[in-house]
Amino acid sequence: MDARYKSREIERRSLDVDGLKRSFLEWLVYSVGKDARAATRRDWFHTVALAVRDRLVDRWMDTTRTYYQQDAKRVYYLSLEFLIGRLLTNSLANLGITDQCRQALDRIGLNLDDVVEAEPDAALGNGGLGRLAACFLDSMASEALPGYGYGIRYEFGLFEQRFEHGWQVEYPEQWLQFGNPWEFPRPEVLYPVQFYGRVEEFRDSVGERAYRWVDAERVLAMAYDTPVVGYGGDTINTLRLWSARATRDFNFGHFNDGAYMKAVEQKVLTENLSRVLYPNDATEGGKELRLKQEYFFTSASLQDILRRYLQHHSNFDSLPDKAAIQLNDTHPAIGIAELMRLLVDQHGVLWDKAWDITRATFSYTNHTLLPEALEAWPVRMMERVLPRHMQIIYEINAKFLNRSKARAAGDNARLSRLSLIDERGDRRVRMGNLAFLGSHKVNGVSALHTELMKQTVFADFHAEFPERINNKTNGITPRRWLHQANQPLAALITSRIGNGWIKDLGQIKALAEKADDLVFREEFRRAKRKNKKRLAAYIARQTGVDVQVDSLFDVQVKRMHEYKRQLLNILQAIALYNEMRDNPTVSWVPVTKIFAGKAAPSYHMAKLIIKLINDVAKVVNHDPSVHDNLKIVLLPNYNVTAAEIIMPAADLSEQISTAGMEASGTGNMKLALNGALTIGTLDGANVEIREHVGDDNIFIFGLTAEEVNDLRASGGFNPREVIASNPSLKRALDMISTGVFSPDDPHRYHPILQALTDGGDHFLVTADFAEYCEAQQEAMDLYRDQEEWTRKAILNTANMGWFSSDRTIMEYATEIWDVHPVKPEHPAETEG
Ligand code: CJB
Repeated sequence: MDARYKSREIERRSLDVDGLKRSFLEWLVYSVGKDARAATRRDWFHTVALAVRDRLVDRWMDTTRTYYQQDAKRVYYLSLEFLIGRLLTNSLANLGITDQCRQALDRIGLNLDDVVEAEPDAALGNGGLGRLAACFLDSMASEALPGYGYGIRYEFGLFEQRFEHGWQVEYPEQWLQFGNPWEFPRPEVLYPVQFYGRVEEFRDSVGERAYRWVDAERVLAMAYDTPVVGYGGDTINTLRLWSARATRDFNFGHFNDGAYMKAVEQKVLTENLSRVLYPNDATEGGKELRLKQEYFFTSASLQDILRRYLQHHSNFDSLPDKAAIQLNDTHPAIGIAELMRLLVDQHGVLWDKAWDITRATFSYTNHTLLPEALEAWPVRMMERVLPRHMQIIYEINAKFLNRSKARAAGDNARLSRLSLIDERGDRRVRMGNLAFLGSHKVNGVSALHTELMKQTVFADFHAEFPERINNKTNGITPRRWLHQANQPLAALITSRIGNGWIKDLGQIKALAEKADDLVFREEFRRAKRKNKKRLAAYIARQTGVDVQVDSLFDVQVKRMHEYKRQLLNILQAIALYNEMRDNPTVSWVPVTKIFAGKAAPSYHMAKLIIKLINDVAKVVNHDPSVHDNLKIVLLPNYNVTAAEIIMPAADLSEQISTAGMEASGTGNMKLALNGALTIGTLDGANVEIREHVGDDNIFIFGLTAEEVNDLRASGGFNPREVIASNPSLKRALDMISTGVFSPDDPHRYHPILQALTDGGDHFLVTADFAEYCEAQQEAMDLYRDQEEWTRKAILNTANMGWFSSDRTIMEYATEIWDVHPVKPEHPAETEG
């Protein structure tokens, strides 16, 4: 081999400062095509990303090859969303070369932190569900599990949120505008995906009735692969995202007719399939394009999974021993009908056998009980878009209903609830029922949510299949959410207990005994203060508001949703504001209320709540009579990168959903791990957080899920009475209704007031208000005693080990997937 080439080969792998520096300079010129004097920050980001990417490719290939050679059982995580965020810091940290990279850049006169800022967020998700998928990718790679993510390579990720006159305005998020250095396009990995057309019946070679899907429109799915670096860099898995491409023959037809422009138009329309992420969180859109997106990525993924399987096998008998497919919510649930179609129609497998294989291969995670989020596609749309799948669904349904216990008992009401088809009104396919029936395991995402699944949406299915529902409480990756995002605290922890916690978060428990150590508490506070300073600077940059670093940072960051009750929080802020103005001589604990979160563009109530927070903030922040004791900020464009700044800096974590409505929450875990105390209802994973951190170290208030249920069922709840009997609530609402916060439009908030009164206050904001205010008071009182507060904060961090997504993923691996760790073989490194 040419000596220069050979030396470059070695260079590509070198992890020391000199090697990195030489790579950077070479990449800048030969790949980015810039001279060091002309290079922008973005050029340097691309340079560094490409050089870092070099250092993981060998191990990535080793990982893939090892899985292939061992014919290991793989798990395929099918998700319409992967909310990844930035990858540079993550790759550096997981490869263990952050310091070397920092020094190498330093020698070129650059700062790593600046370079990192040039990376756009990969915002291919809405919120919790998408971020969970990203944490799971990290954990699968870190646990050496052969795991693949499959999804869509949206050209436009989640919209960028800006505030104009306090209102949310959405702008397109063009994350791919300047190219994506992390992805490898695979133009040769292409699968056809069909839509529309009709089904033809025919007799197969042995005279059996068979079906084929004809006259359909065809789109191609093209793969883009992104390496997923596990902690330590040993295992590097793959995230494969599909992009829509028009087929060539499709275009040529028009071209020959001379209708060139029409052909091009068609091509653009076809490729719209992977253009944009639907911005609805926990509400189904019901739009045909969404159904097509779901089928598009699911079909391509299944074809890819079968191709990989067939490299080692000649029939499908052992598919369930080699592939576990996890459905992240019902979005990919059409995959159940698609696998049946591929097995029966394309590979000639008999129906019953195909059904056994399908059920043994799939499992399904439910992420919400909200009725508006349960996908149900109109039968008429499904018949048109996916005619063969509709037939298959009917067939699955008929066979199931025929055999069900409900039928045996003659219970028709139950039978119709079990049906895959909702026959009320315009007929719909219930995707949750399909996912349940086609899976061997169905899980909820917190203990409470799983119980409620058994009692509510899936009560009938649970009676039919009592073994199927199981719980897998969510988790978060400690790499991104503590090691990378909170360096001051991570360094402090490592200085005391070593760095084993990064990989095995249970070890963090050893900090508990340090809670009584005065010196440690001082250092813990110092780390928190550093993070708060960073957040204060960020707030000033983003909103122009100056906040006191030593005030209580009270944080509610999550999607804007009525059930999450940002409204409860802002009402309490108004009440506190009034108290401060009424009692100017009291020495108040200074409070900074920090909100962030996007609303779905069509969710008017959530957008109105955003405007209310901004309006209240404007009045409060400019009122000299509260002496800076209260500040309210709503940070724009909440995303993973913003979360990385906010989570480490929080003192108080707001987890105040109406009990029974938040399936789990994961922000609650990030905040507690970073030493925030939770103020929350007994909802989702808050229940388990309380069990772990201890009742004394969390502020729990409000109705329980059971009480909420009873109150709603009794029909006796009267919000007007509650308001009338609570002067501080009444005053806050009166201020809103008389235009104190909206003098330009005093009636602006009528819909909110209406919902809280005549509307019956479905989310029970008024019902929980008094107890919430008491819990807030308790938090403020405790905050005066900084030693005691810090002690509890340390106990929160120390007791959050169980909430690592490594624990969650290993539970999935052993209890659902039967997938085992596989250590990659690295021949290149042992060859010498
Ligand atoms: N969730 O983010 C979403 N989108 C949905 O459409 C449905 C649920 C959230 O999933 C998270 C991960 O399981 C949960 O922690 C959260 O409670 C839930 O709202």
